[in-house]
Amino acid sequence: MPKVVFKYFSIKGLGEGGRMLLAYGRVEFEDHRVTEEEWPDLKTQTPFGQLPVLEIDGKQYAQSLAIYRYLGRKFGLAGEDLEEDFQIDQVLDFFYDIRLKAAEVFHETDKELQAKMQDDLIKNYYPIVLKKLDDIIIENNGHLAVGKV
Ligand SMILES: N[C@@H](CCC(=O)N[C@@H](CS)C(=O)NCC(=O)O)C(=O)O
Repeated sequence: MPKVVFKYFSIKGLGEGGRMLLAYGRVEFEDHRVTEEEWPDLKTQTPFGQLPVLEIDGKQYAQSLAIYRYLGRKFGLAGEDLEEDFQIDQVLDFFYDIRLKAAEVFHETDKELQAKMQDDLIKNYYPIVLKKLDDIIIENNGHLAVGKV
């Protein structure tokens, strides 16, 4: 059995999707929660200086969406053809857009500006994009794409 290690910080963030996919695929893996202390050294050993990183028998796989696609294909969650792959990819990229907006607010250090940005997202952005995701889920029988993802 290959040795599988999933490295990410101890938050959901960009890591939880990978952890969930590994669990879905019933893969026994080490859920390595990287601490602030170990990160500076580890950072220099990762492909892009960022996490998450999936390691399979020492081979590193980086970039969260690439990891999701890779594991999705491995565990039968990919599309049946190019068109279905596209349906999945467009929702995944849309989700990533939403996540980037949230991350921008999270990383803002000016507390007053941060509160304004958050307020703006709550009033003018989240209702629209979350409604869009809801509509997609309804159209897809409770899934985000092609009736299975
Ligand atoms: N495009 C990358 C972004 C990864 C990323 O931004 N990772 C953050 C945590 S969410 C990170 O490693 N931050 C620490 C650092 O850059 O030193 C992906 O999707 O994997």
